[in-house]
Amino acid sequence: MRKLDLDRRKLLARALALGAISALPACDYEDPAHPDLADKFLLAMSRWNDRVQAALFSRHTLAPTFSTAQITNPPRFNAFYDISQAPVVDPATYRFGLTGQIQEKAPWSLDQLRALPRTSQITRLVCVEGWRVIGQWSGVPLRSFLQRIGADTTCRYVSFQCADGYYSSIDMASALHPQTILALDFLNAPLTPPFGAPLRLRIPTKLGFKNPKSLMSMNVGNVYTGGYWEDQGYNWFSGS
Ligand SMILES: Nc1nc2c(c(=O)[nH]1)N[C@H]1C(S)=C(S)[C@@H](COP(=O)(O)O)O[C@H]1N2
Ligand SMILES: [Mo]
Repeated sequence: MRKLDLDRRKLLARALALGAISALPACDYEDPAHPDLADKFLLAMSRWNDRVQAALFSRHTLAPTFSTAQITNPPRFNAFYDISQAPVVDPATYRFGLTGQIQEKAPWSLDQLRALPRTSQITRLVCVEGWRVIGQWSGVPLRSFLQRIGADTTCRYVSFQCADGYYSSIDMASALHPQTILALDFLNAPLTPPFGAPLRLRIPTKLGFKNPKSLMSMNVGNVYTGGYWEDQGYNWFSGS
């Protein structure tokens, strides 16, 4: 067999493995503390998939944008619990905490965040459950916020912790992408509690679960911190 054929075969095997892991339902995933060989194999493939997606990712490639008429109204809620359980954060006492490789770590109030230059986007949020919505979010570009606080943008990860215990993390290139924002508003009004009040990450180049809501703090660093769904087998990079 020629070497090229062998490489093609390997690629095919990998593509099949990637298909397999993307089809894993979160609830059927086994105890992550005791992965069997197949799980280890799939996890290794998913890590390989992260690297391929990171290599293909370009800060110049924008996620599609839409017109006002295409906005999904009412929006669709999703979380790992029912909408009635969504956390309610007091906007008056709210502080967005900062940790890790950041020069200015003072926490931010909502008034301070709202005083920063903002951008707006009409983009699509795609959930792995098989639905998508189009919404209008506005807020502070994460890129300019990271620069403002003196974050070390040579670090690998930006991680987020939420009021409901949810957490997620993204690669620095995605954090610096022009469409990645710390969203404050939906349809030009402050975010409401079930949809991420008072502050959420809106990153249209990634799947819905990489858009943590009700952010309490952010860390910049080189230690992989995973995420709520990521730790249960969902692919970490999850570009959309
Ligand atoms: N804090 C928090 N953020 C979260 C989640 C969650 O359970 N808690 N679910 C994620 C998932 S799976 C999706 S699809 C989107 C849904 O966002 P929406 O409710 O605005 O549609 O939020 C993401 N961010
Ligand atoms: Mo989701």
